[in-house]
Amino acid sequence: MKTLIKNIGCLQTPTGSYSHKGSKQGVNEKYADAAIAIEDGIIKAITTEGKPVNAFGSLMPDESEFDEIIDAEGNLVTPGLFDGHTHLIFGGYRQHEIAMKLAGADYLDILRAGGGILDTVRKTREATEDELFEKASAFLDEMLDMGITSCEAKSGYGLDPENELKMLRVIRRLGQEHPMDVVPTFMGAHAIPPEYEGRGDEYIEMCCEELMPEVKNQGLAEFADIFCEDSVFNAEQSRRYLEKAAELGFGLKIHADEIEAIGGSQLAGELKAASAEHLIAIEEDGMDSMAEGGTTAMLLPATSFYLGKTFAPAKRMIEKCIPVSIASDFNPGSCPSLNLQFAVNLGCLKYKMTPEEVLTAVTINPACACGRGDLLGTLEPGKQADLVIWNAPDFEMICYRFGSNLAKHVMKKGQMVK
Ligand code: IZC
Ligand code: ZN
Repeated sequence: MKTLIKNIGCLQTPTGSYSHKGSKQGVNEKYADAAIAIEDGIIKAITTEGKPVNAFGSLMPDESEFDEIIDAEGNLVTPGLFDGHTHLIFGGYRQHEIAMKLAGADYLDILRAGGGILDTVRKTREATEDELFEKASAFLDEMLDMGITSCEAKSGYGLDPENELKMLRVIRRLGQEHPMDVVPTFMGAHAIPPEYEGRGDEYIEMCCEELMPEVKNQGLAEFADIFCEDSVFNAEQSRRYLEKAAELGFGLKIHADEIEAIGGSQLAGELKAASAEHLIAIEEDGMDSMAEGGTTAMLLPATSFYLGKTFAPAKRMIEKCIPVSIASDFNPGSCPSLNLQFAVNLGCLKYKMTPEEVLTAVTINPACACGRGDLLGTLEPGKQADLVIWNAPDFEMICYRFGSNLAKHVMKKGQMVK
């Protein structure tokens, strides 16, 4: 199957298969009057004004050689967006927490009172595998419609072997049956389950000795993640868990410095974690450690918005040569929105990142932090044809118009899905 996308007013993309940091974070190619030739889901050639975009690119074949021709009508085309941090699988919702929030309770107050994550754990344990699959599959449909063509998804609402494995099987099945690429992360250490109340060390021990090896045996996850936070897991427990994960061959992720800086970002850098998540409260030494370890900052601005917190110091991280990614953090507690376009707006308006830095943060950087940089995250010959034709002439428009879905057409693996 050969497809030509022609009449692209502006094709904007980062290039390469590695994480972009420092000044490179803000470098995108912009090709005017561009066309993309695709064969069997892979980009074969890109031209601008009729010429190949690099010395290795081949010339565009004649239009008659294509099975399908798509007219981009002068609009902007970018790589499909990559949401590098979601808690996609969950039972129920937590809209009743709005009343508690309005009465002054904050996120950790609700969790300490046995609600929050633990409320979602109860509902996720009650749900069948099919119910969880159907619900998450509808979320993935919604994401594709918004131009998100790949995502990461975490377990972490089972918190016992039976239910964690159930969640991970749902994630695997989504990856197999849905067009979206879904990267699976084991997050058994998301909270201390009620059966282990007051016994966090024993729960971590069970995760390390029983659950994580079983996840590995069944090949159900590529990454392991832990919530390193005041009143949840401390830095010592996080070290135990992540060192075991590294020994078993998982890539490492850590929810760090979301509310309190208790050593998570330092640990991330020291263990050369693929990414550290949130980082709202990060301090200079945490940033130094991450820069040293090559750890990506997976920033979640819609969570700052929803929790009424400050915004992570993204520009300082770019200055310090930490690769920055922006993700949704879609989850029923601290960010009930999967709208990565809104996170793009916040990246620009609240983090003060340039549109080019933001595009890098929602494409190649999360692709690399999720182990997919070779195939995804840029538009270049040899990469998978995952792209968005926007209802916009340039990416500045996407950073500026908030609240509307500006994805006009979405292509996944060479197939138009919108
Ligand atoms: O369900 O509250 N922060 N984990 C860490 C979450 C938010 C998800 C939740
Ligand atoms: Zn999260």
